[in-house]
Amino acid sequence: MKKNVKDFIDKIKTAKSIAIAGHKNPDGDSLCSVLALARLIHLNFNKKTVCVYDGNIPDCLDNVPDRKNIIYFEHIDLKKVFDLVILLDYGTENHLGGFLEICKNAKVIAEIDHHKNDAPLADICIDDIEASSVGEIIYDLICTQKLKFDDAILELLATSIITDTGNFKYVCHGKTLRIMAEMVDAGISIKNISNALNNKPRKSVITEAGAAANTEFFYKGRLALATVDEKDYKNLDGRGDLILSILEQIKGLEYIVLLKRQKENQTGVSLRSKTKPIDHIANALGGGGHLNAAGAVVRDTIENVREKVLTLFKGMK
Ligand SMILES: [Mn+2]
Repeated sequence: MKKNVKDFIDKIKTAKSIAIAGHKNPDGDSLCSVLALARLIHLNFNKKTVCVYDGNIPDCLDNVPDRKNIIYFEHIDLKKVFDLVILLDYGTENHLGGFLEICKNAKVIAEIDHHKNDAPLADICIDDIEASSVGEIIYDLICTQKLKFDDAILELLATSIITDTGNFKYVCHGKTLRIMAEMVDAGISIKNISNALNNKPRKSVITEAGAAANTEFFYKGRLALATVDEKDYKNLDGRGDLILSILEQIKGLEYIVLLKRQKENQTGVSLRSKTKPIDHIANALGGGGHLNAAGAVVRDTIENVREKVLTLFKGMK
C-alpha cells in the first residue's frame, strides 16, 4: 500500500493531464470523493483535473462544494489520451459506463476503492475494503502524505462518509468516527451537511414512499421486494435509497430487494440485508458490491428478474 501511495503521488506530480471519475449514477461517496480529490490535487500540486460522470447525479447532492466542476462524459473528448486516469468508488469496470472508453487510452490508471474487486482496472491500486467510503481513504492520504486541505475538501469528504455509512449506521468503524470527530473539531457541521442533503424533489419522495407502500413480502416476512416501473424510475432521485431506508425499519425483516424497470429489457436491482451477506446474489446476477449492500443491472424484463431473485433467495435464513 505504501509503495502504491508513493507511486500514485509521483504520477500526479508528473502527469500533464488527469481525469477522475467514480461509478455511473454517482452517489454521495462517488461524487464527493471525485470532487475532493480534484480539489486536493489542485491545492497541493497546482494541477487542473477533469472530473467526469455518467448517468444522473441525484438532486440531493446539488449543494455539495464544486458540484458544477463535474462534466457529463459525452461533453468531453473520449479519445483524448490522459497521462493519468483515477477511478474512485467504482467496484468493477461495468459500473464505469461511458468513462470506460477514456480508460482504454489512458497511459496510467490509478484507483482508490473500498469495493471488493478481483479484477481491478488500475496499474496503481489504493484499495481498502474495510473503509467506510472512498472519502475515508482520501482523508487517510491527507494525513499520511501531509497534504494541504481546505474547508470544502473536508465538507466533501464528510459528505462521502455520512452518505456511504447511511448516517453512521452501516460500515462505520471507530476509525471512521474518529476521522469524523477530527472533521467536526475542524469546523464541519454534520447538521448542516444533513440539511443540505435533504434536497430531494417532492415527486421523488412521493414516488419512493409509494413504491415502499406497494412492497411484497416473502419467506415469512424475511424478504421485502419493492418494484419501480419505468415511469416512476424517472422520478427517483438516485437509486431509490428512501424506499430501502423505509423498509429496513420493519421488524423481523432481513433482506430487501428493490427492482427498477429502467427499460423494457433492463432491470436495476438493489439488494440490502441487515446482517447476512447478500453480495453473492448480486454476483449471481452479474453485479457486485458490499456484504450487506450490493446491486446489479440485468438485461432482462423485471418479471424474469423477479423470478430469478426469488429463486436465489430460496432457503436463505
Ligand atoms: Mn462508496
